[in-house]
Amino acid sequence: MQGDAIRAGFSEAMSAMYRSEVPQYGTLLELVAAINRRALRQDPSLLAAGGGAGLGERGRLNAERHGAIRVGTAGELRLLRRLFAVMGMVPVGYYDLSAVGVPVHSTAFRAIAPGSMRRSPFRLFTSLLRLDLIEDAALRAQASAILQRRQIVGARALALIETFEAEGELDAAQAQAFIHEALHTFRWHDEATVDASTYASLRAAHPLLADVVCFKGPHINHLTPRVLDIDAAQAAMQAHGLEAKARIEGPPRRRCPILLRQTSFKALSEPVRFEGEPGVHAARFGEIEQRGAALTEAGRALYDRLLAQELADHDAGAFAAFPDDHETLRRDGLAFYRYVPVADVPLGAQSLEEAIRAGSVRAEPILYEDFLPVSAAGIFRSNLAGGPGETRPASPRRGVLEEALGCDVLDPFALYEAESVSSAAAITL
Ligand code: OOG
Ligand code: NI
Repeated sequence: MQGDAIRAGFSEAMSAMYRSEVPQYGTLLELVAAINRRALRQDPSLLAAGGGAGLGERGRLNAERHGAIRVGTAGELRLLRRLFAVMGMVPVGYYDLSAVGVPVHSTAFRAIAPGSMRRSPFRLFTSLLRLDLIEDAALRAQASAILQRRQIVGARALALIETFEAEGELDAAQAQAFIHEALHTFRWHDEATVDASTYASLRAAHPLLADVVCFKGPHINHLTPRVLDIDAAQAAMQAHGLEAKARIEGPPRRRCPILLRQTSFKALSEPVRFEGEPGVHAARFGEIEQRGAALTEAGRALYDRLLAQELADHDAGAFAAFPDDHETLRRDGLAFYRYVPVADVPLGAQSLEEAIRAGSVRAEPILYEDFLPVSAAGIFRSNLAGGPGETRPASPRRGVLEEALGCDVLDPFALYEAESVSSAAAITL
């Protein structure tokens, strides 16, 4: 079975599991489906053009989601890289959360082959704990000793990963078994692996430290459906009694959506047991997102500058300086586009631009498939009740994450650029 099909099956199974474990997620899915139906009724072109997605994207909308997990050691991350490879997912992007006082660095596992995001757009935001950012040396040693004792991937899942590595694929029965077994890794465990006082001391150092260290595995902490109108979704969340974050992360509402806008509801306090003793732990929450066009490095630099300005000056108008029509975004090299032939190119057309002007080639924005570190920090923070909100000097350690993975993380800009360039090259003038 192909990676795309395994990924689609896994994403469905993960969604069903999370829905049964966290009923609020089911509410969120219903709300998002209703808003998407309404948005498409009002503006059927939303997914065809200008909505940040190209043709044929409508089919993926209802299946679209990302999840997030956090692991404790390099060995765990390496194992997960092998597990996700079975589903055709590789690490893309490096996200440094150290600057906002969250002791992790992250990447996102996703598909990169042409057309494969369309077949299954499932992604996983994956964070690795950075014990080097925990000041107390005794606590660091204790945390790492606890982590050494657990095995997050079961023996049968591991055997199937090895089969995949040896054979290059799994047959249908093996793929089904793999989906079933792999799912166990991301389950919720209401039995902690430590006593209440160990949990309390880890939590006092950082809530995230307790979440990563004290349980049997990297429970999925949220699954995020994609919505076409996040402002409507935010209001609907509040109307349904879901405690939505006050602020939508990312750029403001625009005519031409760019990058990613996200909002979430707070993590639930759930009953757990610490060596038999009852307690609570908050980790799982809900999130929704709206996606728009992928920006070039120049576009992203402008976005980052305006975002900093907005945050520093509380100036909601800062983003007015970001062009909001596709013609300008493309001409100024701020966003990525793919080129689609729609009619015969007129005889004598000398360039792609001429063909576009003649209406025989259409430029479609390429959808942003990745994440934003500032938004991720906002999401982390709003879910770490009592977690420090301070900022620190950034201390990215990309090499450390890559060493743990056993491979480089891919550069998202290069992936969008390649898609744009190859679509242009396929047009015969
Ligand atoms: C991940 C938070 C970041 C996003 O969508 O940016 C994230 C986490 O809480 O583990 O999911
Ligand atoms: Ni998320």
